[in-house]
Amino acid sequence: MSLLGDLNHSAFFPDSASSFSSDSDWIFYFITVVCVIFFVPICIALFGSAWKYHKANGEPADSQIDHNTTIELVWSIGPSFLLIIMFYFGAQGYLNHRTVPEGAYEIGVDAKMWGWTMNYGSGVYHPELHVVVNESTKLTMTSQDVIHSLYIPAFRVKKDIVPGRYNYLWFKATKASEKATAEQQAELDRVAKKNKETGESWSYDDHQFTPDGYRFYDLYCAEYCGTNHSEMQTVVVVHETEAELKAWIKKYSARPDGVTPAAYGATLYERRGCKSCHSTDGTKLVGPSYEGSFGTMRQLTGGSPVKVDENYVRESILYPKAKVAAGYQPVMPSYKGQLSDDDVNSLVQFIKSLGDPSAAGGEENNDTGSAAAETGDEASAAETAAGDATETTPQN
Ligand code: HEC
Ligand SMILES: [Cu+2]
Repeated sequence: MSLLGDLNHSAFFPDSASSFSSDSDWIFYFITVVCVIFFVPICIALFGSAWKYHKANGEPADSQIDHNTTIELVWSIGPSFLLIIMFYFGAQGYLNHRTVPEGAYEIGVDAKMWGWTMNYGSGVYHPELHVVVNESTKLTMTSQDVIHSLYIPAFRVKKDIVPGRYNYLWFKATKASEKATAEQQAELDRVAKKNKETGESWSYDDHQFTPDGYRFYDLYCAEYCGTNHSEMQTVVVVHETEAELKAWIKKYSARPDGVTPAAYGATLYERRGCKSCHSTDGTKLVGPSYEGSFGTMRQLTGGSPVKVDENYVRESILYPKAKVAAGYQPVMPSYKGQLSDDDVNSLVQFIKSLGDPSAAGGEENNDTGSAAAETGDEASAAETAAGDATETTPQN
């Protein structure tokens, strides 16, 4: 631990909540203090000498002062010990960060412009990162587009996520998240219900709790990755026990009984990041708004118009580059293998529910859902074609 007492509540650092925190803070303080100890006397000597030995204008300068072996040895050898100490602790910390312990709990992380999706296995995805206290957790991270960087200040961990390869990071959280009291939870539930009606998303800042009633640590993207980089944030919840984490995961494992596909689609729209590119109120974001789109004709880049029906929506989710809406860049990531059949169907029903009521004519296609999944080859051929087509300027 530290010479400086309790670093957990210092003005310089966020919460200290992982097994890395105290080592990392200690070396940071050490380097800072050493720098100050050298900087201040050097400045005093510098300005003091300049003042003391200055000569009036026109007076000849003294001849060169010869070297002083004792002083030179002291100021070379002395500080090199300090540098060795810094290197030793720095290298030790680095190696600790890079060596993932055996048997760590594994969670997948998928980064894309501009959101996070954690993969808890068995088809459970969620934007929040949930882990267990005092247990090593390993994140296996991928990026779908550009370089992102996962940064959890309270855990003192940060790692770039480079597209086209896996990047790893591990930590052991040491402080479980506080739970909301029954009273607070009732209030959170009330807000969650209201948000559902108004279509607003959860404000972690306002509530300082997750909708499930956990306090959290912040998780940021620390690599400038485009327009909404500053909003590429999520939260980390630390559970008391693995059983509690498993119960939380189970809660999100599938569409709960009694929830309609369209309602569950609305949840997936929020949870799976569609929201960052598609609005439900007609606003044009990175992608087209869902409002009033279902049942209308969609102009494509380099192709004849198609009707926005179940098959088109399904294909757009699984093979987004097969048919690219005119006026948009082909930047939507594929959700193939990431959404179950029921998930895709729920999203289709959700988008349909927002569609143009007068033009809703897709009814007869209702159960052709899996047909689109078989058009894989066709889709990738079309993908190439679409890729070429975007080289030319899109209409509007
Ligand atoms: C990175 C931004 C981005 C994300 C995230 C994203 N999309 Fe898209 N989406 C787009 C863009 C851009 C287009 C238009 C270009 C195209 O057709 O590929 C599009 C097109 C679509 C279309 C066709 C819409 C139309 O009217 O032509 C559908 C349907 C769709 N997305 C559904 C989804 C769903 C469902 C999700 C979440 C599971 C999602 N998208 C996530 C960017 C995104
Ligand atoms: Cu990013």
